[in-house]
Amino acid sequence: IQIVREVELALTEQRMVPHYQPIVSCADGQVWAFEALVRMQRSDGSVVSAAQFHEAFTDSSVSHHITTRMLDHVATDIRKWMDRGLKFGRVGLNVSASDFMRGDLESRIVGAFASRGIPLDKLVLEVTETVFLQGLEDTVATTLQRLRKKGLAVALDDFGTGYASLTHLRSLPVDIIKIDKSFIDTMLVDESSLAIVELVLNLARKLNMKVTAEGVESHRQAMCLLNMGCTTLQGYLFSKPMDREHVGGYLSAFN
Ligand code: G
Ligand code: G
Ligand code: MN
Ligand code: NA
Repeated sequence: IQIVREVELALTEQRMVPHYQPIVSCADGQVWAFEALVRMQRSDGSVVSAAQFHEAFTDSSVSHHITTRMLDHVATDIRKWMDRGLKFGRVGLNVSASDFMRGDLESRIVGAFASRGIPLDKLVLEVTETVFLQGLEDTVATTLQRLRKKGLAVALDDFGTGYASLTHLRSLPVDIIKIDKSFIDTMLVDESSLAIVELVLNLARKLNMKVTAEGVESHRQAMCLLNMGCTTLQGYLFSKPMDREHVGGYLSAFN
């Protein structure tokens, strides 16, 4: 069975679920947010990560359906965690280009949160530069601008890997830059990676943006990033993405 068809089937059978990876604040060591990452559950109990079905995000109908399910899961989980008094911070939701094409992303997000009484400042929308490849700049900018006025934060994901990154920082309302894992992986052994990380941190400071370093796996990377003024860290050093049942336990062990 072809992977995109398998995802479609999993969607109708409610087998597409979020896993959550913590993002930790450098200032106080507290959990600043959890990024929601979609996973497909197979009937044999195994879990398939998004990297293995990335084709699904280029099919606009399947991608739209994934976002619908993830938005619903995320809003449900946030409501539950709020009711339990968990200090989870915010939740990051990944969206793709096709989510902006229909022109209803704002109302879908506002609807999912308002119906559960959740303020929009609990949500971080993670966008990659691929949302600009389709001539959607104006739609994307307008949608994000309107959502930001309601309290939502915008993160530019995989920063440094796309084309014309700097242009997008000027035209897009961005609160957080997420430095791609490939730079963090090599920053301690490759001087140009380190220089690029430092440059992004300085740029973000001038533009009043926060920076999340992705793929932090070692203490040395974390210390180096901390010393250069990075705002938040994400990676296996803190935790792999976990299923929703483990978030409460993670937070109590953390504090
Ligand atoms: O979790 P994993 O390493 O498999 O993620 C692979 C890629 O899939 C990541 O780049 C991530 O941005 C993307 N991704 C993960 N979850 C979602 C999601 O819910 N929606 C979208 N659009 N992309 C996602
Ligand atoms: O593109 P995006 O940034 O959304 O992708 C995030 C993905 O990267 C997550 O799904 C997660 O599986 C993976 N990831 C997060 N932290 C680490 C890490 O420390 N090491 C590795 N190898 N992968 C990571
Ligand atoms: Mn992401
Ligand atoms: Na990323």
